[in-house]
Amino acid sequence: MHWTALSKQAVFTGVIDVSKPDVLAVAKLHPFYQKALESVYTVHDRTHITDPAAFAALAQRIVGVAGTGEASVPRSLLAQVTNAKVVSVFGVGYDGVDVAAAIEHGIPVTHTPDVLTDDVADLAMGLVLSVGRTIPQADKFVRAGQWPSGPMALGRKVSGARLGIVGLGRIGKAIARRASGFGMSIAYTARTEKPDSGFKFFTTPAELAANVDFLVVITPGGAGTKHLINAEVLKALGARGFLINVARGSVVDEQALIEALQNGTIAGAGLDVFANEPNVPDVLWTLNNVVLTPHMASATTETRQAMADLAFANMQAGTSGQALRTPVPECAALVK
Ligand code: NAP
Ligand code: 8YV
Repeated sequence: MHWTALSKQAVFTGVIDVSKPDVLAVAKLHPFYQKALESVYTVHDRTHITDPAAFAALAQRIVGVAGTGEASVPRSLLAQVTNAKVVSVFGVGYDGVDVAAAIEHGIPVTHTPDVLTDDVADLAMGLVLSVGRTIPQADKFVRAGQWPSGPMALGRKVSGARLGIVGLGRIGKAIARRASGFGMSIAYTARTEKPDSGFKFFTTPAELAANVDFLVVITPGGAGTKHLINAEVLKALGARGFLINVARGSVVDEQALIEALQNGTIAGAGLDVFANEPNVPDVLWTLNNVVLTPHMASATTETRQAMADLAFANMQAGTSGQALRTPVPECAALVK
């Protein structure tokens, strides 16, 4: 809380500190990022949603927009923040940001690549092991006192199995490195072939799915990948195949996936991301062949701190006219 002198009167300004530049948080920020921002800026937490009238009066003072990988930064908002110098996303994915509109308004967008790659790849492998070896189900089995009355059903061997990666980018390659340690054979699909990877390339997710035991999805979200994993791909993955999604919920046709899990079209799934987060369809809660995590692939103390440091550095650079640390590729030309 702050007090400030305005004319001769002392005026209580609540959490607003008039001496600091204003930034808008478009989503609930991680405390590491929020705290760093508050050391320099007055952070307006989702005012554009909670109080549009107050925001209209404030919009022209906003110098930066802070978001998360899932946050929405639409064209209409970008048009309001006429003095914003940067949109700094805490996350590598930025499919919620209308980047074309940001470029039109001359507002560069930044994100946090690389610093989270290891954690996301670790969780992807954790889900591969969890679904294949039924680790969460085994934990429930022991806790429910079922061990004395019979063995659990057998799991699926992971070492030596065939892994398919949809999206061989930074994280996809890190997943491949880990899977190599498990003696898995690796194949992939992406927009473009990567001959240097040494892995087998398939031009479509369906062709890839037909040739693997575990299919891991790790592309960006957005219009370009919407429902890339559909009923046809799931059918190709087959009754002994597992789907892992650590990308975005939008990449998988969730209804088709639910049907495939219910009908035994595929063996199971490990899901970190969902179509309508944080809401997970009730039916998924009831299925025993699914492992569910709450969009937590980058959620370690170390990585969230590194993401906060990078997102904050981008915000500071953008609002002070310095070179941005990690602009998104589409904005590279804008910041040259
Ligand atoms: P990246 O290096 O840009 O890699 C993205 C890969 O996806 C590239 O190989 C790209 O192909 C491929 N791709 C893009 N569109 C495609 C399409 N239509 N069909 C097939 N492949 C396509 O990004 P990254 O750093 O690895 O991150 C990937 C994504 O992971 C993020 O955008 C985010 O959505 C997700 N993510 C999730 C979490 C989580 O908490 N669950 C955390 C971090 C990231 P080309 O190489 O041919 O361009
Ligand atoms: C984060 C992510 O959970 O980087 C991304 O794209 O989805 C995750 O790392 C998210 O950005 C924080 O809310």
